Amino acid sequence: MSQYVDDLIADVKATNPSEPEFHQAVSEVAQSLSLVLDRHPEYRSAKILERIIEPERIISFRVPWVDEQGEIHINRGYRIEMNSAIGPYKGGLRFHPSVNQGILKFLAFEQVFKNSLTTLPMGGGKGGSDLDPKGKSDLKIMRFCQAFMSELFRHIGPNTDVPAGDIGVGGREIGYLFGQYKKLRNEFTGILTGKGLNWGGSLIRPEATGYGSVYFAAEMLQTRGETLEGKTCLVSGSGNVAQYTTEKLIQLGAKVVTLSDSSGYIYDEAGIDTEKLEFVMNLKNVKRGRIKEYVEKYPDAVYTAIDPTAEFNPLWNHKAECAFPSATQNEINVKDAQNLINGGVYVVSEGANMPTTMDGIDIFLENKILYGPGKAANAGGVAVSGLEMSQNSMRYSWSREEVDTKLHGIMKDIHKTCVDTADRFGTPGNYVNGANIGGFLKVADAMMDQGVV
Ligand code: NDP
Ligand code: 2IT
Repeated sequence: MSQYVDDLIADVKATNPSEPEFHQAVSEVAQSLSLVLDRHPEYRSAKILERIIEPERIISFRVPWVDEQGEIHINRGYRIEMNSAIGPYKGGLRFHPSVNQGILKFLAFEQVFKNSLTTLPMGGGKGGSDLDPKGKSDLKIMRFCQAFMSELFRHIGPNTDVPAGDIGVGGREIGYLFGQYKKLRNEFTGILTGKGLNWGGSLIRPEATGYGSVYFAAEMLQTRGETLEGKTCLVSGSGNVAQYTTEKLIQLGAKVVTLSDSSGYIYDEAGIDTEKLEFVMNLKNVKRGRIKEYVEKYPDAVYTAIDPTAEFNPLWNHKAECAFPSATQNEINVKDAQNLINGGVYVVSEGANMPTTMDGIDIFLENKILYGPGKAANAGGVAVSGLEMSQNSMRYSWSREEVDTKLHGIMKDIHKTCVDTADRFGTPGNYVNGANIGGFLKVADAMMDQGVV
């Protein structure tokens, strides 16, 4: 690694204390970019990378709200407007007790490169709150969303910043947020994506991240003349991304044997079929229950509690060919990565954002497996968000087939960009370098064109 990159990372750590996930995301990208910065001194003298790692704007605000018992709650809300060189800020909102400024800065930073890879005109942003939505009534969630939007509305707009869902923010939350925005502004506009189908949402948006991650895995396998048919797959999470990853894998003839939530995971050796997946979707999206209940319905499956402080996660310690981490950041550590390799996994497609630690990534790269990093593999979600924005601007809706075809084409293009870029910079097969450099170049060139702003 060059001295320049070493110094830059040291400076990021010194000036952004207590933000380990942000340091991690920047370090990974900066290491890839050292290849570009050596060849392109003009980016270095224009301080492009130094500018990209500094958010254009951080909004942090109080979210006071009153529950149905009259009790007052105070949460913290954020929106990180990271980079607008190639389009309005775009990225999800996360509601989870672990949310803080550092987590959202890592997510917003990743989003800049991911959105650039989609080929659509979207800058990068991310936001959310430390609210814990677990076990809260619909009324509590509605009151919270209304309070959150009562501040956020003044900072966003269809040509400024367009939020969407992420962990803890799905169709229900987007509905409440949209309703409050419309009331405050007296405007019906494409201000959020992931909207309901009869009020401006796009077909395939709920499916897009999971389907996209599977399309990306299929592209990676095709480079070795293989398909997903008959492959055994480990999927983590049981939310939006995990559910539609599983659906597409079933459609393509693969066998999914695991799903999880933050309490534990299920292992179903026979495979999760369409009927079992329907049960999971109802359990998670309607009943808002726990994955443990799967084994009450399907007693041949095994439930194991996950201890987050344990040395490794047993979910990643089963025999399989493919892994689709689709829960959260750093869910695969170095030991998990080694267990995956030992268990026969040679395809990893990241539905979650930054699910693998830096030393875990090194294991994947050393073993030359097909490793698709999140900013490439999970870009299908934001890509269809971009298509939702286009449809809103045209006041028109494309059919399911049209959107799915566009999504599939975008995932193929992202895969090609990764492969071609990795080749061009002398690291064939390295999708990490391919995604980081491929995403960077378009943003960097736009910033060069637009001057020091
Ligand atoms: P959901 O809220 O729908 O589901 C999240 C799932 O991950 C749940 O099963 C949840 O379990 C589990 N999970 C969350 N936090 C943790 C944790 N700390 N440890 C273990 N498990 C956890 O979110 P999504 O499916 O939308 O998001 C999953 C991942 O995909 C995230 O990394 C997100 O950033 C990423 N992503 C999402 C996109 C989208 O379009 N939604 C697009 C691109 C990436 P529990 O219920 O117990 O909390
Ligand atoms: O991480 C992500 O790409 C998302 N949560 C989706 C963002 C979006 O704007 O659809």
